[in-house]
Amino acid sequence: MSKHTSKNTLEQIETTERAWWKEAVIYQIYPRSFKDSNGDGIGDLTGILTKLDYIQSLGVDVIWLNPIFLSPNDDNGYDISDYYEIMKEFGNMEDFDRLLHEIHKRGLRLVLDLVVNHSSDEHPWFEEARKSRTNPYYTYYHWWPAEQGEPPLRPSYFDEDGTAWAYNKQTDSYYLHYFSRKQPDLNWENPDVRREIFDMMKFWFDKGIDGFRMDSISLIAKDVSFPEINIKQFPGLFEFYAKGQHLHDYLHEMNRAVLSHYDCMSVGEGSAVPVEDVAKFVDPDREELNMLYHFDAARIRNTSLPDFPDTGIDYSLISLKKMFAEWDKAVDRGWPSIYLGNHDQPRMISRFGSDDPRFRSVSAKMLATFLLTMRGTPYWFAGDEIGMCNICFENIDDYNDIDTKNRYKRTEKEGGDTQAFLEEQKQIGRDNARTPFQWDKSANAGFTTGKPWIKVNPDYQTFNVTSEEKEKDSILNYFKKVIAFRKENPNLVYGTFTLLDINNPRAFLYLRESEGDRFLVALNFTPLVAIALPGFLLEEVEVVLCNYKKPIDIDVKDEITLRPFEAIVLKLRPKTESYIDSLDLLE
Ligand code: TEU
Ligand code: CA
Repeated sequence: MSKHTSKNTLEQIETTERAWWKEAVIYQIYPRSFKDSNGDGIGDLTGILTKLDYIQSLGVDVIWLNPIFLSPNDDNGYDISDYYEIMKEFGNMEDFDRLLHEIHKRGLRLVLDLVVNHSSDEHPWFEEARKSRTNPYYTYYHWWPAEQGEPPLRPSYFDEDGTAWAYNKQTDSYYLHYFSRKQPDLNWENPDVRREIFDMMKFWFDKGIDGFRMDSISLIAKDVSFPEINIKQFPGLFEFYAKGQHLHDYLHEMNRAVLSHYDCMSVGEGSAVPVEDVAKFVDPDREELNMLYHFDAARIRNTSLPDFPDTGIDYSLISLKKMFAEWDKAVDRGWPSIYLGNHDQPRMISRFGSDDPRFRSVSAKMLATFLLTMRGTPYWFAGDEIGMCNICFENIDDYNDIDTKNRYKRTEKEGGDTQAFLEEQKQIGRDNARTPFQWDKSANAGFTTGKPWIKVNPDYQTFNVTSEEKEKDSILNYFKKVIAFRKENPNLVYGTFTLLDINNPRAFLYLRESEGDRFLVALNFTPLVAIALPGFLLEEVEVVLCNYKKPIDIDVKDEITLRPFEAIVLKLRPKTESYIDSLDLLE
């Protein structure tokens, strides 16, 4: 349980406690796939501009754009060759300025992606660096001189041979790349590199942007003596990457040099960060970042799939609930971020809800209820509000993603089962989340008049904005309703979070409490009926949200019956001061 106290109205909440980024809903856009304005099949900044009214109509507050900077697109913009230029396919600086202006005009804010663990190998810094060991830019990157023999084991996330070292002939040394060979890691140990990055951040803040999502930020610091990784301590190897000795010195330095001078938000991508380390990033006293997001929901879902077909039970849900409660507690002094999917993960409905036509819509609404009633800033991935699901490509040629393609090559090289690999990618492949946004029933879902850079999901005839705007009970309209509800109830932002009925393998049940209101959220994560047990008698309740047409009859009861993927939010009017004091809670 969080010790975070809160009040009922915004006025009562201490001004020191309040922050616009805590009250905001973040809407993440993958620009390549959102809206194409010129028919080249690639989404662009002007495309986003033409859809700002739609975004505003949702009730979201902040737009986060995946990288929009100049890039040869080895990894769709996560390989930047000029941090001060806009990616050619997306437009130019004028388009950007116009977009930012129009965003602010609507009272929305803009967060950009900061990709500084690595640059592109086509960045002028690297083009210089790779020329000779005496080049002034050589020390902007990490190298292992060939005369010292084979470099120590460093795994790569993307490399088709699995190694994070690539040989460069001109310097007779290997450069380090945690991601693809075209993404050499920047040397943060070099103060000149840090200065360049901080200057670049100021450039964008001075233009007026409202924050950064920081890519792979947990991986930036390296032990440049490059010791052998202790496999006992770091069996997954990658966990070692998020333990760089000076990591928190650099983040503190960035905060003092840049972030603290602006009214901005910062959220780090916590690759390989375990729950016990999160406070180091987000404890306000440490002056580093505002928020950090983690990968534990994805990890749990992938390692222990639900047992629906056999038992109708989802035991992984218990781990999932405990994990969310644990992270909530771990960031008690900071601020949590809540999400279930993004451009690196499959569609959240496919992963946590159900693609089955009987349950797709109701599970999408249930997940929306979850994300918008948890404690923490919700990160909403564009398309989830209309129920977009995995496309599940059959063929490797349908994929664009370097992650999928290189893993496929590696499986082939190692004589592995490529068919099994493709089956797995249908469930977890990143391109599932990158198919074009579905605007209407016209060709290519109204995304482009040309040939889309990646296939459109054929289900767009049913799941698209135009149809759902008209349909009263659509996922889209439900999403808007829950956002509005969150806005009306600051308790849902600042109230405490308490997990109930922890070992229930079908229902996710929790309280959001402040001095006045108490909300009980009951969610069924399975396609079967679930009985949720709050542990106290439900008296004088009001159903304030429900994803079914008619809420079930909840009178004086001590249990809540939930239909498949049902979501119910109850407002409790307790007779006694606090129910929870008398409850047997987590600890
Ligand atoms: O992802 C970093 C990361 O932690 C990877 O493990 C990522 O989750 C990958 O999808 C695993 O399959 C960030 C970006 O979000 C991602 O899109 C980039 O490809 C990557 O960094 C490199 O910049
Ligand atoms: Ca375009």
